[in-house]
Amino acid sequence: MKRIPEPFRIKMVENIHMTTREEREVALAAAGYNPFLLPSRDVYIDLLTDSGTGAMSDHQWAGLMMGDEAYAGSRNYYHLCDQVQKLLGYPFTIPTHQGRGAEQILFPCLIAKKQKEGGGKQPVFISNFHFDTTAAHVELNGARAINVVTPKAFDTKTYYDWKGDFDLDMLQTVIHEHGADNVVAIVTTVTCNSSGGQPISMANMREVYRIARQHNIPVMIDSARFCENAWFIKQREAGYTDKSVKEIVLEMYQYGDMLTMSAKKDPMVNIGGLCCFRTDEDLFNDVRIRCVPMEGFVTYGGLAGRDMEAMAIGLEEGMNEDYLSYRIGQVAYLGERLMEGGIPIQYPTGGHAVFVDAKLFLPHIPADQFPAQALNNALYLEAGIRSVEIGSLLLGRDPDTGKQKESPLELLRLTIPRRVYTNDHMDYIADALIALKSRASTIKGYTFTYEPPVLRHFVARLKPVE
Ligand code: PM9
Repeated sequence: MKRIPEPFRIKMVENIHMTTREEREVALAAAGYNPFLLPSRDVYIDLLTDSGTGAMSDHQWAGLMMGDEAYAGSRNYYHLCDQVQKLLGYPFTIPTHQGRGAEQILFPCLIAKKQKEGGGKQPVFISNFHFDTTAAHVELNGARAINVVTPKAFDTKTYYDWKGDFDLDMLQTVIHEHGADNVVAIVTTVTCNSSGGQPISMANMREVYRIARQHNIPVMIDSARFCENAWFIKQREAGYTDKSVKEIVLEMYQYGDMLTMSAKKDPMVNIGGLCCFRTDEDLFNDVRIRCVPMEGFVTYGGLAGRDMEAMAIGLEEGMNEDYLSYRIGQVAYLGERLMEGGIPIQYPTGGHAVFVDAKLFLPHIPADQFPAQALNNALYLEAGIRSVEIGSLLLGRDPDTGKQKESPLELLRLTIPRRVYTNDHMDYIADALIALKSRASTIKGYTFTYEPPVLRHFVARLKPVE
């Protein structure tokens, strides 16, 4: 891929400051060895997430000034609906405060619809990989979340273009095992965050949709990183090189019936989400009704008018091809530096992050002592860099048996905020991890001092294993 430099100039900066190792040791202990609980002032480079952490453009900031803060019928809502129709092809739009806001109003309605049709007695959702809040909303509504991503995703060392693809045989098997009547929805996550921000091919999306149609199962596209997915399709899939990202996005959304979106990612807003429908106006109306008590009136869904305006603009900016080339090139640059330094990563790098294979980096730490969390803490102590564990700690326990779910991967996600850090920062991150490698065998695992019942990684407290 030809890399282009930043297609923007920097107009405003936010100062960050380095702490001493002693200060970081005190801060991390006070945070219960869980970087989620660190105040951001104690962090030098923050790679916890790409969610809501991007830098908005001058156009988006100007859009904020055009906020129409009417309770009902804000002009920014209509602009947002027009943009969704134009860019994604869906005529029915509900704004929400973020992605999980969309999940919380949609999932109960989807289950109720299935049950009204006579199914859904033992409801399941099937996805290439449910994101953690998505799985949590499935489980909070009494359903099961089943992942059927290609097993190639779990072989981090071997290159494969489409580590976000569904394993289509596994998909069919799970539908037959549970009965199509019990499958409330298939969730196509673009890109597949949990396998490494890895793309799903258009061919796979098309086939998933065909299988779903065959069984009368609706498809929901979990859309947080739809632009990055489209960029990979343009780079890698036969027949798409000469298509624009905009054309590719429009086709992607033909292989879904509805979408949820955390707009805090590709559309680069600090807050915002969407829940939209392609044809099912009845379902749209049911979800709208639920939106009112949960998120806010149907024309603002928990957002200020100004936030909807920034989102309407960001939806289109996120598809800019010069920007996407720079964006995905920056993530690839960090990946290349790490690989040159002998750090095991999910290969190839994905759209929004580099995922370090902590199982390979720290083979002496067993899964129940959370190797990726151990690496996360070591990297913070080394260089003030905060990242995030995507492994056993995040995956949690089986809601039926209470047993730790078996995580196929133990990953440390170095998540790159959009338009925020430079490649000098990438070099600093790579140097810090490479320095840690020589001392890897001295890094210790962790155990709980407090384990929350759901989404435990957010507020868990830990201590090092002696
Ligand atoms: N993703 C992430 O860091 C933010 C929360 S965890 C620090 O990756 C997908 C694929 C996501 C996602 C959030 C959500 C939920 C849904 N689907 O955070 O509620 O990656 O806007 O979106 C995070 P919200």
